[in-house]
Amino acid sequence: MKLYSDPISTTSRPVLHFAAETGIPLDLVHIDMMSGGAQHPDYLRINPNGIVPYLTDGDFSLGECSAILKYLADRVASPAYPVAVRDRARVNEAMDWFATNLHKDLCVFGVYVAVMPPEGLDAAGIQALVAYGRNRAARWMTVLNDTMLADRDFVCGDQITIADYLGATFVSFGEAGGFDLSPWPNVAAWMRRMRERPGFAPAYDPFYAWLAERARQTQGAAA
Ligand SMILES: N[C@@H](CCC(=O)N[C@@H](CS)C(=O)NCC(=O)O)C(=O)O
Repeated sequence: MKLYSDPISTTSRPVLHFAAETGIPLDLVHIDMMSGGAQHPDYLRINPNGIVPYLTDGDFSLGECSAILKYLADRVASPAYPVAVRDRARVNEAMDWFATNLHKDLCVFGVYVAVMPPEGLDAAGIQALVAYGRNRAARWMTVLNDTMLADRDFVCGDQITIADYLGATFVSFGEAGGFDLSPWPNVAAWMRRMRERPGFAPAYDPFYAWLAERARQTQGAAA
């Protein structure tokens, strides 16, 4: 199987993380987003959406990180994607919740708008959108803290599921964008558990190194 991805991409990291821990052999094809690799005609012929991650498995191809996680988990019969109907429904629910509610408010409004503001917005407009996203994200964090992680180690129970891999990428991205998790101790403890996992560093370290380099360059330019 071939995975087109970039560790700089928030949606690539959960797939890289899960694959690393599950031992799924993936032939990694690096699509360098920062140099426009996702929009290159060669890549657009493979995935017309021009986004990563993207998986090919023989003559089958699949986009969307949530769908890729499910496919990979099924491919190796991973217990991280339970087969019992209600257990699976719970994992699907958590994955949809992370990919829509939390991702939209925390990552899109709360971080992307701040670091890559849409054209035509003045400073007050940017600030208002970011505040809107972060206020709504705080509400989702309370649900994550008080309900989904209230009495368990992982979002769907005491065993890790693919919902945790997906959720951790969005929460860690929010943190990297300055969203403080300290008001939500269960979320912070869950993130510590996720960071301690063996696949976390291989999947996430290139992103943190890229962020550090970006900060260094920004400081250098400002000096
Ligand atoms: N809904 C997609 C979103 C994928 C996506 O937006 N990926 C971004 C990086 S996080 C991308 O590839 N952007 C292409 C580019 O910046 O050229 C998923 O969940 O996989």
